[in-house]
Amino acid sequence: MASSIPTIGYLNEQGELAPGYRPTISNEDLVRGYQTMLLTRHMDERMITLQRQGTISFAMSSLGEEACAVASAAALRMEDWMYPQYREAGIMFWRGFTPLQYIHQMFGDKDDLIFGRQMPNHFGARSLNVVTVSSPIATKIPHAAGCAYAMKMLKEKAVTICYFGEGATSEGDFHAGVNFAAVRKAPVIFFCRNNGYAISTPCERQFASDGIAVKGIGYGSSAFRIDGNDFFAVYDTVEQARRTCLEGKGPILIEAMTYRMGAHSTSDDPSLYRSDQEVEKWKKKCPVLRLKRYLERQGLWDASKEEQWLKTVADEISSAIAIAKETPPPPLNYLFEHVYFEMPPALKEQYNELQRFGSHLTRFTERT
Ligand SMILES: Cc1ncc(C[n+]2csc(CCOP(=O)(O)OP(=O)(O)O)c2C)c(N)n1
Ligand SMILES: [Mg+2]
Repeated sequence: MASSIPTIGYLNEQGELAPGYRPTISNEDLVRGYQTMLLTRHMDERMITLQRQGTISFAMSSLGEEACAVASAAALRMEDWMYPQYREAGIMFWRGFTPLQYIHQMFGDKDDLIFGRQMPNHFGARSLNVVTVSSPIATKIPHAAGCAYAMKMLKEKAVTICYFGEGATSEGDFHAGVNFAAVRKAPVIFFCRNNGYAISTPCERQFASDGIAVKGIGYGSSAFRIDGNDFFAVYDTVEQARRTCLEGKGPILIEAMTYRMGAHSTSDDPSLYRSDQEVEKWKKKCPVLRLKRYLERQGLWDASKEEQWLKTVADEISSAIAIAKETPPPPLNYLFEHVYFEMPPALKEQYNELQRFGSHLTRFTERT
């Protein structure tokens, strides 16, 4: 159907800015943003390889969508709360999560901040104001709206951002969350990555509306559609959205147009439901390549810096993998702890039962 909402964009595929556009982000942050996108991409590749080798159980990548996470994180402040889906590894690295912390989470070992209680790619860190990813899609949208409303009541000078895919907008939680936030004018940015697919379901088989932005408008939220592969468009729109939220005029829904270049996860084979030509077309819009071309034109980046950075990243990931391989799993009793203040009787019974098999199960966990 014809699109009525325009797509905001400033950077073309050759890395040139639209005439008259002046970047608002500093050169320093731009270079750091580019480095963070490269780190994310390289990390994803390595984790998929580890899954294929049978070392970890599962992996998901943000290939082709790196600018959505990294540029939005760059536009926010540490005091802003984040509710990621699972393609937002870039926000973690931008906020200072180390490759080693990330890899401990992918392994679910004893040094994983959440002790292996979540699937791989379900990261989070209290110290970074990032709420842990959870698998059920869209459940974080009402939580984020509530978090933002609480911030408003407490008069905090901060906002909440909630990331999700276009598939998540088919869940009731999306509608409840956006409606609540709009009614309460909660300072929340709903950041929707419209990457064309919800696993194998393409957009046209999921909704008949003009994309996602109109769904926000329908609930009385402001909404923008942007080129999600344009670092400048993502940065500027989120930065502006933050200011609008702090003026009490939130929420804002951002529909970032992008494309899931890789498989949904290591359990998926996209060649079964989409063409190579479609993927080729999107390759030209790569957010990493576009920013690299811009930086090179500005003299901020070159081949030797690229080589050096890739080596730094590769070395750091390799040594983190080596450490994670030597790290034991979390203690077995953690299966039962840290959830209830006092263990309920039924759980206690299971716990006691497990103790009888404890040594056997620990060996099993170590092997896998
Ligand atoms: C409530 C719920 N239903 C179904 C699933 C299975 N599932 C996992 S990811 C996914 C697709 C989500 O698509 P989208 O929101 O567009 O995000 P993307 O993977 O494209 O980034 C589905 C259906 C789930 N995790 N939770
Ligand atoms: Mg999607």
